[in-house]
Amino acid sequence: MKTKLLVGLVCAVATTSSLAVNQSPIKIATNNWTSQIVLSHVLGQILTNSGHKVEYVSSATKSQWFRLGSGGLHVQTEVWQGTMADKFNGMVKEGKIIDAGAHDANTREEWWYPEYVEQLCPGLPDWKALLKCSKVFSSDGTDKGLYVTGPWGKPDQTRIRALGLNFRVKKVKSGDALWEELKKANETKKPILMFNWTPNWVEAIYKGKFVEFPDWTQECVSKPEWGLSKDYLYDCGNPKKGWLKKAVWSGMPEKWPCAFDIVKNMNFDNANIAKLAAWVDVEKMTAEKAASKWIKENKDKWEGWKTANCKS
Ligand code: TMO
Repeated sequence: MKTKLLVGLVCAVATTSSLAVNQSPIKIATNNWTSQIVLSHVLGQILTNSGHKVEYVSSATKSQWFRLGSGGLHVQTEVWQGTMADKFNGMVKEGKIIDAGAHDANTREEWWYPEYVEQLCPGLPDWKALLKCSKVFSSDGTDKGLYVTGPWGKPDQTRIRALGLNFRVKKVKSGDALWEELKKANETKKPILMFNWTPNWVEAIYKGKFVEFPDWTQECVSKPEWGLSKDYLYDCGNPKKGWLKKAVWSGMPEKWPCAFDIVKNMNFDNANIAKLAAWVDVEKMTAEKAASKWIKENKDKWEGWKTANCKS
């Protein structure tokens, strides 16, 4: 009796597509800002639904590159041009990771301030206004302004030096820590200059603007002699219409062909990314819950991301 049941069970499993799928877990990197975490869970739930095993591995963006290159991590759902293009392009060129395509979303990552700051520093959002009013952003009684950013590795010190700004940089640990600083400043309308990006939930809650630095060009970040400073790189802003890409470990197409196709086809626009981030940061859903809600409401979309490689 028992044996028969077992045989039946094995046959049932054998007829589903999952048997063809390599069952070692696909390790999805989760970083320290909300939309990336939710998108990772959306992908994870789709991969699980198509017969894969999935693990979420928390990783800082800085340390993820080596792990993605060596197969310790397999997927990154959000690579942002403004903060990660150099590392990403280098590793793609070396063949260590694969460029799995861009989302439709256009991105921008830049110095930003809430709207009430503008009257305290006339001339904003033009960056030159900051040459005169660093003191407005001081937190220690000196003329030196404070710029608050996260752990995503922009060469802000170099930019400050290149543009002759009188600012120092404070790095906090995560997106959440950054929003805590914003909330505190906003309560008393204290001037704050901080890193922000779009798409993000913040734009729906806090009015504000990005600082307009000299336009980003490839020369600005590769030729010191380009631009205002003849000695330093980064005398420009970040790209205003940056890309948002997916990256995978170079061994992924062979090991999990269906999952690789799903990652390639996975595609989010600005509105959906901002919405998913808001579900978590404004409506206080967990990332898992926000992802499963999106999955339920967008079946048509993600079913289309599966390919012939996903059917046995
Ligand atoms: C990578 N980030 C969206 C935090 O700028």
